[in-house]
Amino acid sequence: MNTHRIHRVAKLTGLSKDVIRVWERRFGLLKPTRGANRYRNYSDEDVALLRYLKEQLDAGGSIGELSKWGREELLSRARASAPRVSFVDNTFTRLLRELLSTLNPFNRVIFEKRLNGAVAVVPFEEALHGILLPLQEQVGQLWHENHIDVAIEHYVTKQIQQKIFSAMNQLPVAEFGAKVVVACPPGEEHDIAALTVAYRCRVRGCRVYYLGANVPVASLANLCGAVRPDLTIISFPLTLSNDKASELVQTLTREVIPTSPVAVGGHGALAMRDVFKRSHIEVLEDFAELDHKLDRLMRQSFSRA
Ligand code: B12
Repeated sequence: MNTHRIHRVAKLTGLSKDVIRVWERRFGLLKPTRGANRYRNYSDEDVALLRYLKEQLDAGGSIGELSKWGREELLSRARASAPRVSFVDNTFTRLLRELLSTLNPFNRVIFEKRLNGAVAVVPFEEALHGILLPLQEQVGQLWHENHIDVAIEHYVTKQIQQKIFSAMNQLPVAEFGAKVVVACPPGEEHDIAALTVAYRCRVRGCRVYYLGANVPVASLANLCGAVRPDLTIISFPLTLSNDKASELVQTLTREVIPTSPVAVGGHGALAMRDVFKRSHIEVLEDFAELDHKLDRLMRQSFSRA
C-alpha cells in the first residue's frame, strides 16, 4: 500500500491541508503513521475515506453526522461507492482544483473562461450541485482559513450568483402556481443555499419572491401581508444561540405566520430544530423534502384554480 504526505493527500482529495488536520484531530477517522522524519504518512485507505467524505459533503452531508459512522463503516461505504466515482466526478474535482488555483495568484481571465466553459456544457442542475456549490464552499473555506482575501471570496461568490440568476432568468416567469417567498433571516449573509432554494422553486413553476441575505423580519412581514404567499422559506446556515433563536421564532410567529406558513432549512435550522418544533414553523430536512413540499403546494394551487 502507498503512503502519502499531507500535501499530496490534499491534492488527491481536493481538501485543504487544514481541513484534513482538523478532521484528523477532531474526529479521529484517519490513521497516519509517522516516518523517520516525523512527518505524517497517510495510507491509500485514508485517501479513499477522505474522498468519500468529500463526495458526501458535496452532496449535502454534514461532517458531524458522517463522522459518527466511524472509520470502518465509512471505509466500507467508500468501497461500495467506488464504482460510482465516475468520469464526471473526476472531471469536476479536477476543474475545481483548476479554478481554485487561479485565485492565488488571481487570474480573472482563466477563472472565468474555465467556469463559463464548464457551466455551458453541463446540464445546469448538474453544474449547480457538481461545480457551483462545491466551489462556493471551498472558496468560503479558504477565506475562513485566511488563505484568500475577502475581496476574492466576494468576486467568486458574485460569479456563482450570476450563474444561478442567469439560469433562473431563462425560465418562464410564472403567472400561476404556488407563491413562495425565499429569504435569509436578519444577520445571515450566507445566501447561496437560499438562492438554490429559489431556483428549485422556479424550476417547479412556483411564483418566487427571492429576497436574499439579511432580511429584517418587519420587512418580510410587510411583503407577506401584501403577497399572501402559500409558503415562506427561510434558510439558516448559521446556528443562533437558544435565546436569539427563541426571540426570532416569537417575532416570526407574531409578524409573519398570520399571513404565511413558514418553513425553514439549513444546517442552522437543523441544529435549532427543538426551538422550531415548539412553534408552527416546519423544519425541512433537505432539498428532497423541500421538493416534495413544493410539488404538494403546486398540486394544491392548481386544484384551487
Ligand atoms: C461560503 C461561506 C461563507 C461566505 C458566504 C458567502 C455567501 N454570500 O453566501 C462568507 C465568506 C461571506 C462567510 C462569512 C461568514 N461565515 Co461562513 N461559511 C461559508 C462556508 C465555507 C460555505 C457555506 C456555503 O455557502 N455552502 C454552500 C451552500 C449551498 O451550503 P449551505 O449554506 O451549508 O447550505 C446547505 C444546507 O445547510 C442546506 N440548506 C441551507 N438552507 C436551506 C434551506 C432549505 C429550505 C433546505 C431544505 C436546505 C437548506 O442545503 C445546503 C446544501 O446542503 C461554510 C463552511 C462549510 N464548509 O459549510 C462557512 C460557515 C457557514 N460560516 C460560518 C461563519 C461563523 C461565518 C462568519 C460569521 C465568520 C466571521 N467570523 O465573520 C461570517 C459572517 C456570516 C454572516 N453574518 O452571515 C460558520 C457557521 C457556524 C454556525 N454553524 O453557525 C461555518 C459553518 C464555518 C465554520 N465551520 O465555522 N462564510
